[in-house]
Amino acid sequence: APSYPEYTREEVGRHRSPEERVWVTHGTDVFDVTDFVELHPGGPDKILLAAGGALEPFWALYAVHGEPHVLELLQQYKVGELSPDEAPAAPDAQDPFAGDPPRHPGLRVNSQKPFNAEPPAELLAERFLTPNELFFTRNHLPVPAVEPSSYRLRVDGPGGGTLSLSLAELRSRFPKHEVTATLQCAGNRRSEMSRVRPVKGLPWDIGAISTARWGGARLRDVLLHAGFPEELQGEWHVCFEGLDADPGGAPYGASIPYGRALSPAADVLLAYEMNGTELPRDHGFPVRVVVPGVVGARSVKWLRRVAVSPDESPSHWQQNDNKGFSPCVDWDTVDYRTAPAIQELPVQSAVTQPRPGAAVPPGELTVKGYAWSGGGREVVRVDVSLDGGRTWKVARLMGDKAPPGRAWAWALWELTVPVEAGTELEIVCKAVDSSYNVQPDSVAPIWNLMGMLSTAWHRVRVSVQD
Ligand code: HEM
Ligand SMILES: Nc1nc2c(c(=O)[nH]1)N[C@H]1C(S)=C(S)[C@@H](COP(=O)(O)O)O[C@H]1N2
Ligand SMILES: [Mo]
Repeated sequence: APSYPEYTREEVGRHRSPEERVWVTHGTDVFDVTDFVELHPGGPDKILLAAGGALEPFWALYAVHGEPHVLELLQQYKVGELSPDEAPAAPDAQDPFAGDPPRHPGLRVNSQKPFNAEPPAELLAERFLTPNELFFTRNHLPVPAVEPSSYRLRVDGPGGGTLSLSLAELRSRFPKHEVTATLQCAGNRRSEMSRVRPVKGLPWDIGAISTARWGGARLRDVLLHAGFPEELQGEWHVCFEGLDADPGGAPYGASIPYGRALSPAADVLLAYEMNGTELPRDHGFPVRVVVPGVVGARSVKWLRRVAVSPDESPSHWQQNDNKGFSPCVDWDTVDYRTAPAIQELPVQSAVTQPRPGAAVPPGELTVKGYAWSGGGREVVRVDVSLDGGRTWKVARLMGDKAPPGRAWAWALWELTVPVEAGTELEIVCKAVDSSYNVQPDSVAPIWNLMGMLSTAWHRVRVSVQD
């Protein structure tokens, strides 16, 4: 058998364009597929999305690659093997992010340290569940390194006592509950808002949203076990703290109302599984909160502590972030206390395919996208226009039917329409949820200084080739 040179993932990751060669991995094998890029039946652009990294998360989106002839074809391009597990990065006093996990180079990175990235928009709606490796990542701080055997979740009980749960206890003492839920960051689509006027925050495109099947203990079961009642009189909040802390020692934190935490219909989880595997480090290993229907910021990762309080979490991210303001509020006048913290998100949708500026072939065009609403409100319709909103068609909705009021996951949609050679199209989509909430038609009236809640009709201009 031929023996192959060994490469690290980082070396493979440097080969991402035909000029630098295009390398990919499958299992532990390394392939130089530069010469195949132009021959790919699915098109060169698609292969380049996976360039420098693993094929598996991308192939999970397109079942054709499961056929044996595809692996056979790939085999002829083999140039090496991955070095047996690379030593984990040594802690580095100079760089608090040195211990962050490896990531797929195909993600669209908005900031490297802390790591913030979204899946390529054109793949976002290809499959109902987002592969873990492509799920958007929103980190404020370095990723904590947690030794699972010494992990403890602290739950402050009602009488001043505390409950301390190991990962094994969380798994064994409480029934495992599974929920398919979409997480969306309040900053999703912020870059469209900053085109109207600059805003503060990461320049997310349409990909700060993803969907997974989460498995874990119900938060409700853990709180009842700790001695809390089904209901509390007055205003109470369940506060979460992460193991990630800023240089001053303040942990990432957020809270949700007590009623949501205790409601069996709200499906709030202390999740230890994501799409059937343990949580990846970027998504909160070993335990995170998942609050379906609520802004992603409340789904605290690397959960270390749960406490019940008459006040919302004192965290910066609860108090001074993830809030909406009027377009008239600027950095000189903003008073965070005047705005409630975002919890349930408004209805949202976006076109994932085609992408802005694309030149599409004449004939039939398939437009694809996602739609989702907060609070478990189901998406009941998506309207699509090809002429900037003058005329509309109704898209076909795909997705699992959820119980009433518990539509936690997005709907994917598509519409196939004839398009004429040489024309310009302005594709627009807008969704309607089960409360008949609709999206605003333009960005300017909902502009806000932090670029939150950017839910205007999504517009994509493309041209049809001659
Ligand atoms: C070197 C890596 C790859 C190889 C060897 C490969 C190979 C192939 C082959 C042989 C087909 C035709 C399958 C058939 O019709 O029997 C195909 C189709 C396709 N591939 Fe790939 N592929 C690669 C990477 C990718 C990646 C990374 C993506 C997505 C990001 C992708 C997306 C597609 C799509 C969309 C099709 C067309 C599927 C259809 O017509 O239904 N491929 N690929
Ligand atoms: N501990 C901790 N939890 C966190 C964050 C964080 O930085 N630290 N980011 C929050 C934000 S703003 C979002 S949108 C979601 C993103 O989850 P994901 O990275 O798994 O997509 O996690 C939330 N939970
Ligand atoms: Mo977020």
